Amino acid sequence: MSIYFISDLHLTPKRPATTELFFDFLRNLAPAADSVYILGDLFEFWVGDDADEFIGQDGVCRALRQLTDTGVAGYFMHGNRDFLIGDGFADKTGCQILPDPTKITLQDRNILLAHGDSMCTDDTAHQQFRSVVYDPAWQQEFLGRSIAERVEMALNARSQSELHKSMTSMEIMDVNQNAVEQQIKQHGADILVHGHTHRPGIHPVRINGWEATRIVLGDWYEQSSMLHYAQGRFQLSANGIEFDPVELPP
Ligand code: LP5
Ligand code: MN
Repeated sequence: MSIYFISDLHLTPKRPATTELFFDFLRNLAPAADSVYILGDLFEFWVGDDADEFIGQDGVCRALRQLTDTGVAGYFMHGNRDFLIGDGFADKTGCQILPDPTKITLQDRNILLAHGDSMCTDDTAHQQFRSVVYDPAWQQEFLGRSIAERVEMALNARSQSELHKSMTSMEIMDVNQNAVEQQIKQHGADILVHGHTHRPGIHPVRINGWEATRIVLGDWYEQSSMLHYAQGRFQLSANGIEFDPVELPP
């Protein structure tokens, strides 16, 4: 079993080098895998499945379809940039959309997958944003607007987000340890894999004698980042660093 987990590519025509890194990944590494999990923020922003061409991402959708057509299972989980990805994207790319969080099982061990931002509970402005824009009624209203208007609103939200981040401490914007522990306990997870914070790393989590591991994926701004699973072992690479492998408990 060979699986890749990636997130936070933030693909945009403004950073063509990152799109090339993704195409390299899809051409060279992904075809030999059984499955690829994209854990959110594949795109810089997404304003509806009818707008992929308008935002210059139809080529990425076709590249994903080429991969899934070869029999590699593609999975996509929403990030806070591309929570509007829907069935149109799934049909176009052949990727299955997963809820956040999703539990998978490898060698009888529970692996919990999440984008990560739902555990950033200290960032109340972000949680407020989520509670508005993840509401189906809000999404339906938004998707009823013209593509140009949606893009304008997305760019405006992006500017507000950059402003918010410039005034907020890194600690507040990281995951909250209680939220992490609560998720691990609730799902009986041995491994929690998430992205979003762009702080790749491997963190032991000990809860009343239970030993779990939190693996944080890296972004793709400068280099490709990924977590590879094979034969009971997870290998994280991010920002050119190969982390020590994490073994699944026997
Ligand atoms: O994304 P990033 O890394 O910059 O920061 C995130 C949090 N910000 C967000 C906002 C997204 O970046 C916006 C992307 C929009 C995609 C297109 C969707 C359709 C358009 C929606 C139009 C409203 O998620 C940021 C966190 C940071 O991670 C670290 O965890 O701090 O949180 C914020 O910035 C909170 C702000 O309050 C967000 C303000 C956004 C603007 C709100 C506009 C009005 C929304 C309600 C509309 C009725
Ligand atoms: Mn994110």
